[in-house]
Amino acid sequence: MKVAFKMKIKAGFKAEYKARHDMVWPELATLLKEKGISDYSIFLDEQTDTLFAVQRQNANSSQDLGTEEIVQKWWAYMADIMETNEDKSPKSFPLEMVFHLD
Ligand code: RM4
Repeated sequence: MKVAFKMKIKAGFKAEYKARHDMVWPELATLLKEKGISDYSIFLDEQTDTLFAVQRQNANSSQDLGTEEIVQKWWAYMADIMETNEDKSPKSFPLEMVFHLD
């Protein structure tokens, strides 16, 4: 199933956000794939600093994996350049699919 959600980056941190994701931790990538997440892309709307994530999932979204230690570490690592909740998880808002063409 394809899902999407949005998050917020702090203004001016596009390059840093991309640089960190270009070097996404292999352990995190492995976990995401093990949990059935694939074809995962994140796009940035620079006008609003909004990140739009799209991914295929079996059961869990990447945002449902907060009990995994590597995800907690990654979220803490990213927290200085993103809008986060108290627990440092990124504020994430599910998006509704309104069109799809196979
Ligand atoms: C994002 C955010 C997501 C994570 C990806 C890899 O910035 O932290 O939760 O799944 O990175």
